Amino acid sequence: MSAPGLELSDEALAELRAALDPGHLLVDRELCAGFEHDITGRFGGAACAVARPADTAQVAAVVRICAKRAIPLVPQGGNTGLVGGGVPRGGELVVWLGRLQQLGDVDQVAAQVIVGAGVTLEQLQRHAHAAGLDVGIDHGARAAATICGMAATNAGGGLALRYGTMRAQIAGIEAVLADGSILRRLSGVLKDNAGYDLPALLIGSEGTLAVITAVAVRLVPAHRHRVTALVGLAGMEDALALFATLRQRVGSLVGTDFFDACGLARVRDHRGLRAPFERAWPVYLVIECAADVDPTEELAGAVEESGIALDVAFADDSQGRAKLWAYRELQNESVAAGGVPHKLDVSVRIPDVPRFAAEVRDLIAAFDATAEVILYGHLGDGNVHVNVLGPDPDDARVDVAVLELVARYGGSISAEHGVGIAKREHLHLSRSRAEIDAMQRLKHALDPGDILNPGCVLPAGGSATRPRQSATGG
Ligand code: 2HG
Ligand code: ZN
Repeated sequence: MSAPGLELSDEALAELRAALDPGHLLVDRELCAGFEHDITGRFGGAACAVARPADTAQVAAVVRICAKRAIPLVPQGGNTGLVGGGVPRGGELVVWLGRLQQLGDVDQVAAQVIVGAGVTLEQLQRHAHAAGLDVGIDHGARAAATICGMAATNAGGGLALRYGTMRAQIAGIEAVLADGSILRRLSGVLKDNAGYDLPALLIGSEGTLAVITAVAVRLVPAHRHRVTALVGLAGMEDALALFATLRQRVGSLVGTDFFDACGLARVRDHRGLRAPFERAWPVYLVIECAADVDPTEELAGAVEESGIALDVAFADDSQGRAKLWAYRELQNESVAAGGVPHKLDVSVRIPDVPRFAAEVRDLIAAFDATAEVILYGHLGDGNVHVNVLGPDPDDARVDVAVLELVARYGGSISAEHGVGIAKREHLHLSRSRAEIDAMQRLKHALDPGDILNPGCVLPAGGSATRPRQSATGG
């Protein structure tokens, strides 16, 4: 039975059923439920149904039906998004892309591979490793996050310092446009300036301009040696100073993530992990190096000579490295175990991170002295994940205060998770009126019926059919 008020007409149901493999249009409330809410518990709503296409042709057929019948749709992959862009708000058709499992042969010469929308990051990493190569992107949600969801949000992660965000990993895209036509640019040709760069436009468009069905991914060399260090530090200023030394001295550096004492306590509590060191320190930096010659000496020498590290542990085997990374990668999950947090993925200039972190803490303490502020992120990208537990998750004042602070720093209110539903009304803090108007005109041109992930990314009121002036310029 469908949710009351959200029923599709019998004709729409019949058309959608005919477009999909038998049993792959879900209308049963219990079956739909697993697709209706995000992992934070903060976003979601009832879907009118869930379509599970098997391939690009079926995605195109579903989109054509939606366009003809004005049915709004939300593309969904691994549902690991954190800004509400991959779940229905109420009444949309969820188009689940998990069955698009194409995993092409690795082109060793070009170092590229074509992958379908539903392939997870972990599957791709295994596939690349088997071919002696690696993926230039990684993050804690690798087991569930899909490559096309990561393309749709221009995901980042810990390796962006070395290899850039998802956009830099992509050599081509296949996508279904709002009228059901298929845009295919998967040749993988790197120098290709024949007209506008449509794949680049679709990356990071969060399902509002097209449904991405496949991606040609660029692969990177699989280095013979990887070393991870966990360093205890007196504060963020020291973390920044250590980062500056590493950047200058350690050519094998691929990532520098940080977390704080609150976050470590939460992870240990949640997973029953032992403390990494005998003493607790205010801030921790996880450093990752990769090279063909063992980088341990280079890294250890730089850490020691910096004179800043209060404690340090190294690991060069995969189990030991995973243990050190666990303290960082389990932050998200451990915070979620403590309640529904205010979660703000932002970035500022790298040298501003310590001052910004301190100001965020002061700002939130002034608002609610009992609030718990957990900061972690990717120091080498200036990317801070501000997590706040305590204040009512629906009290937008916390989010607004943090995002306005980001704007005062000239940073970005959306670093690597996307704008989604969570931040669309704050877009003007990072983008000018001219930019938002141009985005709205693009949306209108490519999706005049506003069926593709409506309400995501762009501020409400300025629907795709009526480009509007945003409230404030930036
Ligand atoms: C991470 O770096 C993810 O762990 C999640 O981007 C960030 O939990 C978050 O706020
Ligand atoms: Zn992150």
